[in-house]
Formats: sequence, structure tokens, C-alpha cells
Amino acid sequence: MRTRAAVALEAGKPLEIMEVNLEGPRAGEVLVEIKATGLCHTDEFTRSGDDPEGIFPAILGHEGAGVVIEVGDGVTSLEPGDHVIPLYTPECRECEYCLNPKTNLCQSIRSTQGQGLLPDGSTRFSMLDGTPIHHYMGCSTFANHTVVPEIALAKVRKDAPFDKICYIGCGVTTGIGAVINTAKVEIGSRAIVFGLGGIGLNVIQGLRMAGADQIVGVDLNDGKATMAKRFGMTDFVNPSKVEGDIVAHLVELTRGGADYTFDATGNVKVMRAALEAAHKGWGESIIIGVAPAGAEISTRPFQLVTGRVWRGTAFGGASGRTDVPKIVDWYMDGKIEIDPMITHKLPLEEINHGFDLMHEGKSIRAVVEF
Ligand code: NAD
Ligand code: AHE
Ligand code: ZN
Repeated sequence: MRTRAAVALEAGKPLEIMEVNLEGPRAGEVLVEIKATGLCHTDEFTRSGDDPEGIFPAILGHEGAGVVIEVGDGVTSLEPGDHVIPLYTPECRECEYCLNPKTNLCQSIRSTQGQGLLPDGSTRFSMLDGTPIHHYMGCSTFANHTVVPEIALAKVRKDAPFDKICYIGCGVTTGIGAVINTAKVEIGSRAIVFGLGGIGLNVIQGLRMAGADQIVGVDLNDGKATMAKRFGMTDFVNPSKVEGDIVAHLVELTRGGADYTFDATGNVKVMRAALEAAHKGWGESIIIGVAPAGAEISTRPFQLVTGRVWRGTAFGGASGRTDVPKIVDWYMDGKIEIDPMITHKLPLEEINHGFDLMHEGKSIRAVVEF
């Protein structure tokens, strides 16, 4: 079949909207009609050329929701008409990683996924001249139709709106999951969140759910404070307006350092500040942001010797096929909010404008609706 997609032809270039060929699902695969997709900063990270795993041409996008159109041989858990959210962290429920409760990082298809291929080592997308187009994070949601392995699809209830629940495919789950699954924040905690974008706001929302007493938000853009307050931020700090050392300022504000700090910027200098603003003896700092090729984190080992803990999280530690349908229920039951964070809706033709809004700091989530 043919479908419409935004294709990343080369690193650093705007996406190009075009018709592409899409082969039907092979064994263990599912054809999905994407109804809506969010634009996450990780898509921009790869589009820009910063991602060491970036491969071009590719169809980016990993924050989508849609409907199953066709299933390949051997697919048993899904049927046409089911509503699904593609998962860049699949859940095969059989590999060594899925069987270990300490991780959500299913590795059953990780090597082909990282090469922009489906598990049999080929692509289903191609240009009209036959040139193969790579998949991205196993999802490729910047296409009206995509083919995804069965183990990388969460089946969700049919009454949930696609233009909101697509965000559960990354941002919502990553932010809330970082608090609940990774940090396991306790009631009464003090926390600092660096970066109040699409991920950081969901960390704040998760901290409020977990019963944190103090939730400090840190961002260079004052414009992000209003929304963060609405989601539970108690104190706002713009580092460019702090005289002197930002770490010392945050340690004083949290009376000795925070129990938990979160980086949602992807900046390695911020990651260091986040670690060092964690409380001596027990503070934990969770890295969520992804950093460009070649970037490295550093601190004095003494920071860890004296009890601070440095950790990271992917997809908020969530096991997608199990956890994502529950998070959709939380949204439908009013336990979490999504709507105010979706600040812009765009047609596919305007997807590059969505990335402009991200760079200008004007959007939280721009969502493309097909
Ligand atoms: P975003 O662009 O919406 O938000 C980033 C925010 O950080 C912005 O508000 C920006 O003003 C702020 N910021 C940038 N530099 C800063 C600095 N030096 N100090 C303070 N604030 C600063 O991006 P997003 O979609 O929220 O993604 C955030 C990061 O999380 C990205 O690196 C993204 O790739 C990563 N991410 C990781 C996972 C994961 O599973 N680990 C999942 C999703 C996104
Ligand atoms: N390809 C990058 C790493 C990118 C990265 O860390 N991705 C996160 C998800 S970001 C979603 O917005 C992740 O899940 N990582 C685990 C994995 O296995 O990819 C690089 O630096 O090579
Ligand atoms: Zn993402």
C-alpha cells in the first residue's frame, strides 16, 4: 500500500512530507493506522544529527496512538479494530530482561530496532523509487500507517481519545514512571526537576501523586513556570537569574539538598548540578534526558562516596503492554491530566512548525493528527 509520511532524509534537514510504500505485516507484525502522534524532544535529537544511533532516511516518531488494520501470521493478542499505542520499549514477556523485575528494558528486538529495521532485518517502508526507508525506535509514528511487532503494541480501551493518549506513548509514562517506578518517591519528599518541558511536567505530576512536599522546578524559560505550578510545582528557579552557584542555591532552598532530583533537559552540565543538589547521605538523582553523541557526565567521586546516588530511566521503567493500558485508565478516570499539556495540534504538513515551536520554547506537546 501507499501511505503519507514525514520523512527525515538527512540529518539536520526539515522533514519532507511524501507518499511512501508500505509493505503489509509479516509474521509477528501488525499494520497500524496512526491517528495521532506527539513530537518528543528525542525525535528532534535524532533529526538534528545528535543521536549516535541516527540512521537516514528514516520515518521518526515514537509517541503515537492508532487502530490495528491487519495482523500477520502468528499474531494472537491483537485483531483488526483494536486501539493501540506503539512501544519503543517492547515487552516480550519471555527474554531474560522481561523475566527480571529489576528492569523494563526488553532486549528481544533491541539490536534490529537500533539499526532501524524490523526483527527479520528488513524495512517495510520504501520511497516510491524503491529506496528503503528506516524505521525509528520500532514505531515510526510520523506516518499515517506503520508496521510494528506485536510485542511492541499496548492494547488500550476504545473510548480514549487518540489525540491525548498518544502522549502516553512516551512523555506521560516517562515522567510519571520516573517518579513511581524508578525513584519510588515517598510521601513528604523534597524534589527538584530540571527542565519543565513535556517530560519534566509529567515528573511534577508524578511527584504530586506520590505526595512530595516540596517540588522545585528549574528552567531557563520563565514561561514554563505557569503550567508547572498548575501541575504541582511549589518553587520555581531560573538559573540565569540566580547570583552565584546554582547548586548552593538549590541546596539551601531544599534545606540541605533534595531527596530526589530529575534531569529532563539532556544537558550533561545540568545532570551534574542535579546530582550535586541531591541530599548528602541519601539523595538520588535520576537522569531522564538523552545527551548528544560524545557528551559525558562527570562529578567528583566524593559526591557518591558521601551517599548520593546517580541513576537513569528509560520509558519511566514501565513495562508497556502491562502498564500503558493502566495509565490510559488513569487518564480516563481523571487521576492524571494530559489535555493542558497538549498546547498545539497540527496537520502532518505542518510537522516542521511543531519542531520550531519546541525550539522557541512555545509548546509543551505539539500533536500531529492524521
Ligand atoms: P522539551 O524540549 O519539551 O523540554 C526541555 C526543557 O528543558 C525546556 O523547557 C527547556 O527550556 C529546558 N532546558 C533546556 N536547557 C536547560 C538548562 N540548561 N537548564 C534548565 N532548563 C533547561 O523536551 P522533552 O520532550 O521534555 O524532553 C526532555 C529530555 O528528555 C530530552 O533530552 C529527551 O530526549 C529526553 N527523553 C528521555 C526519555 C527517556 O526514556 N529517558 C523519554 C522521553 C524524553
Ligand atoms: N539512541 C540514543 C539513546 C536514546 C535514548 O536514550 N532513548 C531512550 C528513550 S528516549 C524517548 O524519548 C531509551 O529508551 N533508551 C533505551 C534504549 O534501549 O534505547 C543514543 O545515545 O544512542
Ligand atoms: Zn520520547
